Amino acid sequence: MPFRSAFSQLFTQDTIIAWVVFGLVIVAMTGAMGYSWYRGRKGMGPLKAAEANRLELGYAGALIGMVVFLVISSFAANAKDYPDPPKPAVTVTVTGYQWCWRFHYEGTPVTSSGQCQGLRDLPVLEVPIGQPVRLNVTATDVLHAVWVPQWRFKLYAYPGHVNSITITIPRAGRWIARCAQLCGVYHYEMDFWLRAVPPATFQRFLRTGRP
Ligand SMILES: [Cu+2]
Repeated sequence: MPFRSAFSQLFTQDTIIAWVVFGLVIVAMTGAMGYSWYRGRKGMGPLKAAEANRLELGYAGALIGMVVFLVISSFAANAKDYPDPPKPAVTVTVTGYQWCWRFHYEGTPVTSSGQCQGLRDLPVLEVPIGQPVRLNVTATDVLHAVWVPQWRFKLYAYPGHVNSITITIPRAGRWIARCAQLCGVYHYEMDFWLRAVPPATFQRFLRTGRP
């Protein structure tokens, strides 16, 4: 299964369900308003029925069914996407701090960072194409979270704790990564690039420390 595609499918499925539910709510609301307007015009007064137990039970049942379905499909996607992670070719410690990111490539002297404010010199997390990369995510001050929307992964960065994920980016490219946890005034500028480059380019980066 291609990297993270289980979560793309899940995202599509959940979005469709959300739109269908939204549509049903709008239809029900408009219908109820229209009907009461109609009754008012005809001088029929409000409906006498104080309870509609069958309807409410049906509604609760449908709701429970929906929740069970969503939970099961999320767990299934998780199981599909997290078999035992492959042995990483590279391990990077990703450290979030107010308000930027730092990347240390384990077993090398290379640590890279940048300026998060102003989008001019964003930090770049370099990874080799097609090789498993383990990210050990942590923080120095408050809670942050690494979020790469395009690849559908998000991981909390806790001070004094390490969260790990093994990612394999299948093609060359550059994707925006954001902090997904409100962490202070410049939270909104806490972005970086995830960039996948050919393994040879990546090795050169490790040797020179320069992208
Ligand atoms: Cu943050």
